[in-house]
Parts: sequence; C-alpha cells; structure tokens
Amino acid sequence: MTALTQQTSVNGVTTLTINRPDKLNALSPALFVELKEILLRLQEPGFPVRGVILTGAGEKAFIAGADIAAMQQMSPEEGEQFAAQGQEITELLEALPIPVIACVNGYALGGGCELAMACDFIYCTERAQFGQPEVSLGLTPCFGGCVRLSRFVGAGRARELIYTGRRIDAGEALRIGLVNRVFSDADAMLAAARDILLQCKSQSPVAISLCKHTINASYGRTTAEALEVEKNAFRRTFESADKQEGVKAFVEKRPAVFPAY
Ligand code: CO8
Repeated sequence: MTALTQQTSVNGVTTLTINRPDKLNALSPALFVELKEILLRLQEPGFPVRGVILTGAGEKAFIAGADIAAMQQMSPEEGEQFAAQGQEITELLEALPIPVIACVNGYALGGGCELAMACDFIYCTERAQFGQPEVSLGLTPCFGGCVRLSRFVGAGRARELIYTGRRIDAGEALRIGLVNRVFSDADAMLAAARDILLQCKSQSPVAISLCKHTINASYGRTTAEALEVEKNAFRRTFESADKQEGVKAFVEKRPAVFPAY
C-alpha cells in the first residue's frame, strides 16, 4: 500500500484508489510515480489479478484533474514531462490485458476524466460530474482527452465539451455514452463493478485479453488493417489451452473451466 494510491485485492479483483481526498485526488507527479509502479506490477505475466477497479477516495471526487498548483511554476519542458508522465499512465491502463472499470463518485475533471476514459468503461454515481475544463486554465487536455473523448461520445460532442470546458452530470454522461451505468451510491457502483469483473473472470482470460487488444488496436487503423488484427487474434486463440477447453466443454455439454494464468 502506498500513500497516494491504495491497492486492495479480493477474489482476483484489484481496486486502485487514488487517495488524496483533501485535494480532490488531484494528480501530482508523485502520484503518477506510485501509480506507474502498481500498473507495471499488474502487467507482469502470471500476476494473480483478473480485473481492476479504478476509483477515488472520499465523498467528493474521483479525480479533479491534474494538480493545478504543481503546474503553476512548471517550465514548458517540465510541463511536457508531466504530460508524458500522464500519458504513460493512461497507456499502461489501456494496455492492461485484463478488464479495467473506472468507478466515478464525484468530480472526474481534466486528467481525471482522461484517466477514466483510459479504462475499458465507466460506471458512475448520480453525484458524478465530468468535464475537460483545460481551456478555462489556458491549457489543453493532454492525458488523452482530445484523443479518447470522441471515441466515447463522437467528435461533435467531444469538440463541444472541450471547447467550452462545460461540466456534465451523470444523466448527460449516460445519454451521450460516456458512462455505461449510473448508480445511486458508491457502494452499489463498486458492488456492480466487482460483479461484472467476476463474470469476466469466468470467461477465457486469453480471449478477453485478445479482444481488448483488438478493440484498442482498431483505433487509427483502416477497416482492412483492423480486420487483419482481429483475424490474427482469432488465430492466436487456436494456440491456447482456453480454446481447447472452451470448445470441448461446449461439445461435452458442461461449463468450461479455464486455466488461471
Ligand atoms: N489541482 C490541485 N488542487 C485541487 C484541484 C486540482 N485539479 N482540484 C481541487 N483542488 C484542491 C483545492 O485547491 C482545495 O485545496 P485547499 O483546501 O488546500 O484550498 C481542495 O482541493 C478542495 O477543492 P475546492 O475547495 O475547490 O472544492 P469545491 O467543492 O469548492 O470545488 C471543484 C470543487 C469544482 C472540483 C474545484 O476544486 C475545481 O474547479 N477544481 C479544478 C478542476 C480542474 O480545472 N481540473 C482540470 C485541471 S487541468 C488537467 O487536469 C488537464 C491535464 C493537463 C496536464 C498538463 C500537464 C502540464
């Protein structure tokens, strides 16, 4: 357990909690160092985790963005380095070969919204607020906001939200497809996220990781290139013990039991 990022694991599901509630879990350079260490560990082959929940400590915020106070004195070079740190975290999150759900209770602004969008999908509570307010600070989103928001909500809505810096509530986030589900409170949200991850856990981990890789790889590729990635993924399932077990179990009319990796 670290000071700024807490990690707890139950039944193969790890919960990462950004833990700076007095600063609404704002993302500092030190926090990125801790988070990177944990994400690198989760990536190691054979690490016994099959799903991740990313959430924020306290009642008010998931993450209220990058640490604005830390940015005040940064030179352009330091700013670029901070941006690179944040992008590395979003890329590590996106590349984890297991499902990752962002659970948003409160503010997910700027870098907070960007970290949530680097997860596979987002659940939130009725109190959640999302936004990319960077333009109001004379900044641009730089942990993937300009890149990932349009993937969730389409280019027109993303442009409107980014150019105005407008905050949206949970209902609007659900309507435009930024979040998958809205819950009355954090306990219900976290219970549902754990439940979904346990459902994923009973499926083939090899197949899930290949699906995730294929979906991520489809961005920025032509349809033909993306279909090639999909075909290769399918081929790779034929090299796996999971495919042998899954297909055999169907033929034998019994539930598949996939090996744990
Ligand atoms: N950074 C640093 N501290 C923060 C941040 C933040 N992003 N957000 C809140 N805090 C701190 C406040 O300063 C305050 O600290 P203190 O008690 O010591 O004064 C504490 O958290 C509580 O905040 P408030 O008193 O402001 O709480 P309110 O309920 O009144 O307001 C808001 C909540 C609306 C969320 C308000 O805090 C706010 O607007 N926060 C900033 C939101 C924002 O603009 N986020 C985007 C930041 S930029 C970004 O994330 C883009 C990444 C760009 C990276 C660039 C790399 C160089």
